[in-house]
Amino acid sequence: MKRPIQLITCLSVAFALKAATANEPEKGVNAIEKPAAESKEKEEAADIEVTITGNDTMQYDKKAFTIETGEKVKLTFKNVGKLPKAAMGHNVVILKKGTNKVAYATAAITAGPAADYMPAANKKDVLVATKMLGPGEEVSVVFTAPAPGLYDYICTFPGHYALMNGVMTVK
Ligand SMILES: [Cu+2]
Repeated sequence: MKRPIQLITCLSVAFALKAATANEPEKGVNAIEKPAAESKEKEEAADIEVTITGNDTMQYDKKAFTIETGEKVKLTFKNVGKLPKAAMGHNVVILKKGTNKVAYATAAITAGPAADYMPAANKKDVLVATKMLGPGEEVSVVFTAPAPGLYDYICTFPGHYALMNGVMTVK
């Protein structure tokens, strides 16, 4: 009884493999040889998507995430809170490697709400940032993963960075 079962298993595996590969070569060829007309669609496709939420208790749901250098990253940030933006706005500001997050956050306070608490004088310290979001809002930013290392990210709304911070690891 053992052999027939093995044989059937073998056959079905072989069939499954054949079925799986039947579609793939076409895809692979298309991916490499598609003309420029399709490159726009490709541009919007990210290598990796990361979603972070912020809430009314000043918490990011992700305090860390890892990406690989050179990857196209789509970062989506959602404010899942209910409090008004003026009282509990949130953003995600990923700082360049080696930036002192406390110094940046301190400078951010004086930038004011009109500037989304993003100090113009410290713009050089920012790798990528979302705008400040009110309750229920979400936004996505696309960027290319920088050189390997650790990158701090914070919410720059006054008083938030101490709780709302995390580390992006680039491998
Ligand atoms: Cu915040």
